[in-house]
Amino acid sequence: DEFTKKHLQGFQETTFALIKPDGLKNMGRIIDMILANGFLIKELRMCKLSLEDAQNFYKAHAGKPFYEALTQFMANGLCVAMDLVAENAVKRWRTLLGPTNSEEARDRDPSSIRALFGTNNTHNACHGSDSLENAKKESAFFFRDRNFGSCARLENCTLCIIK
Ligand code: IDP
Repeated sequence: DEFTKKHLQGFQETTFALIKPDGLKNMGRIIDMILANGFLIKELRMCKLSLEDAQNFYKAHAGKPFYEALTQFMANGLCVAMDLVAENAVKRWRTLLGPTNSEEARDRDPSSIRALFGTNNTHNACHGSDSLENAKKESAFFFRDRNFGSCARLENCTLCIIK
């Protein structure tokens, strides 16, 4: 339809979102919030990060006191990787996430995803890219081995794997 076409034709911005292992049990509710807030899920895959993947993904934090716990946690269960499309997607997804620390989020933004589904400063349910540039890099990292066919019904559509 026109709505979907407009999204996929690049009039909108794409950000990268990740449901972290602690958020997996609330995946349904998180996805409901994503859709209710007007994002289109352009790509989605479940994945299990190796410790090396997790260290790579968070290499900007290497050497920080929480790096070891963070990377172990990220490699310790399934993640759900998504490309989200919307106007101002990067900023809007970060807003919907709320503050990094879930405890602080419950004070400052109780309806945010991290307030509702996270636990603390490390176990905070979801990740969101902080810039368009990082969104591109992070999406490429998670979808690097994708081999999806394009939808015959919609040009450039990668929503399904039907060839
Ligand atoms: P962000 O995820 O809100 O962008 P970053 O500062 O990029 O926050 O940190 C990446 C991740 O590292 C956070 O989502 C959280 O899981 C973890 N983290 C950040 N700061 C701390 C901290 O001070 N203690 C423990 N874990 C932290």
